[in-house]
Amino acid sequence: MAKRIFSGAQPTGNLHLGNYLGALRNWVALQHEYESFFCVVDLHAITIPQDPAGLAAKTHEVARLYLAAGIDPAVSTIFVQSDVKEHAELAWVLNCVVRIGELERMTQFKDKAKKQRENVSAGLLTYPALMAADILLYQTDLVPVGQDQKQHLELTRDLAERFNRDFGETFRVPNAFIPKVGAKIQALDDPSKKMSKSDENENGRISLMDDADTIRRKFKRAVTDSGADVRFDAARPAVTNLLSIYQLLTGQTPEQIEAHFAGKGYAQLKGDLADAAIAFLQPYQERVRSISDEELSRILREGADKARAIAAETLRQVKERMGIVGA
Ligand code: AQP
Repeated sequence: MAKRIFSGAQPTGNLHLGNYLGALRNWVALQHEYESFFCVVDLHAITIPQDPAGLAAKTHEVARLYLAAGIDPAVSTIFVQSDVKEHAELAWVLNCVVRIGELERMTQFKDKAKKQRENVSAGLLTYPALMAADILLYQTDLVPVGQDQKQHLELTRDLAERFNRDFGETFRVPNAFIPKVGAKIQALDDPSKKMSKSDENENGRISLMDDADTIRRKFKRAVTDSGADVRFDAARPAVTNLLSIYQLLTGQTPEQIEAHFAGKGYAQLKGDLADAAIAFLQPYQERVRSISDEELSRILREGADKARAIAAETLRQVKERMGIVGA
């Protein structure tokens, strides 16, 4: 069987450069080597409150962003999670395999629960069981994600191994693919936090649909470190973060970049970075706008049909092994 990859993004807001550089660009690169499944994970999105009309619109926008990034529906399967009911059904099964203690240890749960205060849904806690279901349904080999998803991936591996041990060999145990550069793009307003689409401060992220003026303004306001020279330095996380974004957008090596900025200051870095981001994002946004509603619906319908056939077979095996046979 061909090696498979699975990954997804939540339609929880505007996808940003962190999502693109940490995840989407790697999906595009890997899709020709692997049988690929890319999902818009709308059921994950409702683990925190969503405005219904906004969620529906964002679900389609995220699928458009996949296509415009270069995910090719001729070789990759693109679909919306809620169109394949097997995700929710396997998630329930895995909810009965995972331990509460494991879920409570997840740092994403702890961080997001703090923001929700007393309104934390049970779904936010069990989010990793749904993510494990997404991945395991497709007998996935590799999951290209950013650094923030590493802990969830480790739990997915544990659940697959536990199920295989208790009920017989059923799931492939997946590996994470985390890029060396770009796995954790930090927020522009605070380099100790990751760039996040649900952070209330818009200025911390460059959204993939931001216009040129907004991009320039956000980079201009980006926090920098003390010192003046522009070079990669772990002790200066804000400038190193900006340089990493520049490296990924331009494809230049760190040596070339440091030579380019030698003797120049932060203002030049921010200006050049804005130029690079605009040069990348303007044609990207044109591609997003060129995808018609009809084309998008067709791609998502066909993707869901293809995904469902594979997911149904995995779920059938799971239920048979557990003795869930119905009437
Ligand atoms: N800052 C980031 N740097 C690199 N990669 C990132 N990813 C997210 N943030 C960064 C990766 O993007 C993919 C899709 O993310 P997601 O939709 O699952 O959301 P998330 O990981 O919870 O992070 P976000 O985008 O900040 O969303 P919110 O604010 O809603 O939590 C994943 O592969 C992720 O690792």
